[in-house]
Amino acid sequence: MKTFYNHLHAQHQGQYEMFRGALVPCHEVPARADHVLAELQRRKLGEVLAPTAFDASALERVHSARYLHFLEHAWSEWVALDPANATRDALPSVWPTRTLRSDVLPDNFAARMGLFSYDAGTPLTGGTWVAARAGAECALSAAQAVAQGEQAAFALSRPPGHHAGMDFFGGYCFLNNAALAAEQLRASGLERVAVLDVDYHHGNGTQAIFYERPDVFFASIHGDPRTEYPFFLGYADEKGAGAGEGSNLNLPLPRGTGFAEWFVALETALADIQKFGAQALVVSLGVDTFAGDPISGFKLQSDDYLRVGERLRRAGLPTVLVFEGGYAVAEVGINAVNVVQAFA
Ligand code: SP5
Ligand code: ZN
Repeated sequence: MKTFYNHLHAQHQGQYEMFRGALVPCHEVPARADHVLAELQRRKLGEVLAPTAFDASALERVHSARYLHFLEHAWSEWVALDPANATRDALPSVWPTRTLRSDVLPDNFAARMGLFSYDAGTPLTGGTWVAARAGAECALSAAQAVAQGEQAAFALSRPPGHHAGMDFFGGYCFLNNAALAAEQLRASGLERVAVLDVDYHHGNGTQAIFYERPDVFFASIHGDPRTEYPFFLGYADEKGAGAGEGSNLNLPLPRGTGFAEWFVALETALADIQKFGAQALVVSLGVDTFAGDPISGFKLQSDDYLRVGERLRRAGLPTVLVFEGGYAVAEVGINAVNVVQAFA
């Protein structure tokens, strides 16, 4: 299988995220993608390619122009506030929650950081835009390869994407790579596309982007949001709205869930994707379902990811695999590449 690798991913290197009132070291680190690349090369699993360039219109299928403009210029605005900011990450600290207005674009930079985000765990850094844009191009390139006849392609990138919405960042995500891949498949003529999100955390950004869409089915298997991030979306009663009624499936599972129960949910999701009549599949491939993950609560073992890859292959659909979470850094390469190898 072809891999589109984001050679600029390390440009995005956050130092800290807010946790229980303190700034703690980031979990989403460059070494994650380095380990996946090293494992791919160790097992000689197909070509590793640089992404091709796409223009802004490909990004604007998913994200608003004003959000993209903000991301592109945020770092220079941050440093302009104070030259000392050049060595610090930018984090939001004020948000337009209920009763406050989000229709006005404030001049103040901190206000705009809050308008375009939803948590304080996602540092914006000097290379964030460059890395996220190249990562989006990996997802778009993988989708294009599949649209042109490859059975599958792997977008190996960070920062991840599935928490990012049309006009907000959060959950370590800035541009929604899986949503961009799905839209690219749609634009290349496929009428019905499914996104299957197997990251430990609910893909709230992807769900929101496609919630009223009848042509893109979203299914997610994740930690129950009553106790797990992102808390405010991902419940079983969210089934889509308007023309998209019935095209959203959430399968929340309790903390502590092991592979047997998890795999039952995978079968359920794939059955619904089949029923929907998907012509292609985008997988948000987070491996933070691993038992050793430091911020998650499922109990999958490394060998289980081979079963996941085999089962995805058996779905028989042209498939784009998009790398998402997975924070057990030493094992993230083995786990992600187990899925890729079993698929390929
Ligand atoms: C893409 C993805 O997997 N995003 C996950 C974002 C989770 N953000 C909140 C995590 C908070 C966990 N903090 C635990 C610190 C323990 N040292
Ligand atoms: Zn995750």
